[in-house]
Amino acid sequence: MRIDVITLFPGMFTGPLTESILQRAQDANLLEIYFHDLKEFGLGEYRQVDDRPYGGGVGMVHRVDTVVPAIEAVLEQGDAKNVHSIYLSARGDTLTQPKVESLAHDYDRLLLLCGHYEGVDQRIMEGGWIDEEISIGPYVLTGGELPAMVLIDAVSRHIPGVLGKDESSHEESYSQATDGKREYPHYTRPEEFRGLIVPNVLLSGHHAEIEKWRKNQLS
Ligand code: 4FV
Repeated sequence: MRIDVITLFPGMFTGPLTESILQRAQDANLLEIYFHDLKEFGLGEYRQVDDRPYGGGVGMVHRVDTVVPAIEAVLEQGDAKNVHSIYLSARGDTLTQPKVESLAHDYDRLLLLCGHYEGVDQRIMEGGWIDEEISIGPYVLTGGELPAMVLIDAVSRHIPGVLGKDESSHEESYSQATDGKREYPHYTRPEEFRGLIVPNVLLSGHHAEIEKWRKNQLS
């Protein structure tokens, strides 16, 4: 999968996307991530990317005539077949596991737009340059970068080959296997820790009983 990120702060992504599973996925070319600095599409000597909101009010808004050229420039790079463009915003539909799984399975390429300030000019959605707005939760952040990292992490887990054999995305919280419920609790050695013991059924080796216990633990 190819993911393009349009942001004013490409540096924010170093770290979360350059360690562990996500770095391994990029090394294995299962995942390609490209960052595009919105400042490069700024207007004038000061590369202006935002302006005061029409109708007044506090804060600034991303200008449509900086974001659209950025989106078009990104779509000119690489194979633009089957790209899905997402604006991470507090106004978006909240991200869910089924949405994560469909983004991973239905598209070869994602374009993520990260906003700051009060957000972006609505004509970017009205003009069809963005396919959908997604929120990671009902709270307001300083920018769309952290939500973009959350989405990239969640989606990448469903790219075939990204999770090793002992890292399964099969039986986990909110997945089909758990009927969208939270998964059962996990235990490992030691069997007893400061008086806290592992549920006996899990030590029984009785797989049917363990299966039944785990089903009852779904919440
Ligand atoms: C957000 C969220 C979010 C709103 C104004 C960035 C901020 C600023 N994005 N899920 N919650 N975005 O709060 O995705 O532009």
